[in-house]
Amino acid sequence: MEDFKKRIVYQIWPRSFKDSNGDGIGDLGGIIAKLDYIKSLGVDTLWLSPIYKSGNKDYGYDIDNYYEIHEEFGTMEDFDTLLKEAKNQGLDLVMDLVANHTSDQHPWFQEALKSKDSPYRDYYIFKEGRVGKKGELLPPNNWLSAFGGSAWQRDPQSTEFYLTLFTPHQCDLNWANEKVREGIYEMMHFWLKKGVLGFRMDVINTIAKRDGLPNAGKGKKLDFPFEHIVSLPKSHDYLQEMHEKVLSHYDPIFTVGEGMVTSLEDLNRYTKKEERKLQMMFHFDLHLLGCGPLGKFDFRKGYRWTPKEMKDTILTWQKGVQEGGGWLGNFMSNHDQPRQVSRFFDDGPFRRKSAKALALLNLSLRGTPFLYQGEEIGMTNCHLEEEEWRDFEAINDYQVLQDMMHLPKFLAKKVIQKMTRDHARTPMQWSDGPHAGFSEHTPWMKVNENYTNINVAKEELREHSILAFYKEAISTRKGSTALQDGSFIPIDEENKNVLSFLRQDQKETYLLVINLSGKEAHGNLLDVSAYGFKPVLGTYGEKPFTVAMTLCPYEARLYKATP
Ligand code: TEU
Ligand code: CA
Repeated sequence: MEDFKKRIVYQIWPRSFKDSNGDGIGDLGGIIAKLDYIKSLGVDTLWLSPIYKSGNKDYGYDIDNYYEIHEEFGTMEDFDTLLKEAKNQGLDLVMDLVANHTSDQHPWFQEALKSKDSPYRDYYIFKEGRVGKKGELLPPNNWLSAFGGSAWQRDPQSTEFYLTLFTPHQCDLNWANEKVREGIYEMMHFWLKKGVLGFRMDVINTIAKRDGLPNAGKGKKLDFPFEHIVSLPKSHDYLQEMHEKVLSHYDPIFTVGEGMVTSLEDLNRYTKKEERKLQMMFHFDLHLLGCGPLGKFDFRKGYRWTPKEMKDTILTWQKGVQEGGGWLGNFMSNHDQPRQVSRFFDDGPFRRKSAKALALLNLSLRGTPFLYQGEEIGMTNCHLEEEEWRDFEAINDYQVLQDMMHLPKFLAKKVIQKMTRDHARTPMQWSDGPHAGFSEHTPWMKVNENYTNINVAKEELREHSILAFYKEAISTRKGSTALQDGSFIPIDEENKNVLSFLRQDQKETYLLVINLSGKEAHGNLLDVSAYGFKPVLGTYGEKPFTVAMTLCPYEARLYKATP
């Protein structure tokens, strides 16, 4: 079995993980201090969201220098210490590779700005503006940025504009330029030679842009250019080249691609072994449940969905990736999504049950599981008032919802408060001490008020804690080849509320049954009654297998066949 299938990844968003020097900002020292804790979970791989030098317009995803550590996080020496100490604990590091764009402070971009003749001009996507009816200078096309507003910024020295698909400070690189690709590959070698295991690749499916940069959609108002940037044939070519020139030189290696609106077909094309590109990729369909076609802030479906829709989404991807020969990275939360209990199940009376069930689901699916800091103690969304918002996306889209979508202020606010990425970015809750034990200083961002009840110290003492459940589920997966690499076989497919499936290889058969609804529900497991299933783990305790299974709200159970 390939190494990457056996792994369980824990994602750290360093700014909010643990502060070690009392400035209110999480840092590398904080991660080093918590390595024992991370190890105790049973995971083997750490993915760090970006720790490079950055202007923090997009909290690290706007990189000023790929070879320097952001001073708020520490020094390269601290990084080397982290790498070494993590290795000593048997933990490998995966870095975030943000190669679709650099920040506008990156030396390449600073050079590019100097003149139209600079050799660095072609490292980015500059284009002549259009002249409007009144002779005014307009952006070259109607592309909308992912965070709202035109995706073009005016070059102060000329009549050209440059492309910024995310914040106005993140300048899209021109991957058609061989020098850019070489620069990125060289930087990847630098980190791999240091000893990191691999990369999580940020918006890697948008690195190629359509020649000529035509208008998006109908070409009238601002529109997001999905059809001109997502998974163009060239993006597949570039990844193949990257594999040949960089990734194939290291073994073991770890690669996971992140991208927007990846289709099933593309995901398989990116991750099939024979394609020689990536090992796995994320998909976001689960996280877009209840959203309208325009994405997370498209509130027109009222963020409502049925358990059946959730089940269908899971089945589509599980079956489709298995049939297509690809591999998934599965996750219930990350730094871009609301907290999983609040988003999918319940963060009130059923919070503990919800957290456990989602963990068991994530750790039973086919694909490599990713966990995000805080989910192992069931952290929830945090109510944030406008002045407490920190994320550019929230702040900008708040305005866009009012100006472009004509939403009244109170509604726009509600939409942002429901879906903001800030939910995932409040400081990690370590204890019920000051600032949740995250820092001795007032943190850079509000701590969720529920920290007195929800924190690591408390979880470590509590019987039947979420934390203990995570550890058991992690160790169960680590000990099972079927859970790691067995086939995915759905059972009781017609059931509207209950998702059931087998994970099976030549040696073992596991059965997961999960009630995706907040009401009592019934599973029909007649088809698999001959396996002699014995309980392994259950969110309401271990209960015997029955053919007609009654499940409590959000209950999940894992069984193993007796030989
Ligand atoms: O996110 C890419 C991406 O597709 C986002 O538009 C995502 O859908 C959005 O954040 C959801 O609200 C990656 C990073 O994960 C994100 O933190 C960065 O802001 C973004 O790239 C730009 O680098
Ligand atoms: Ca600090």
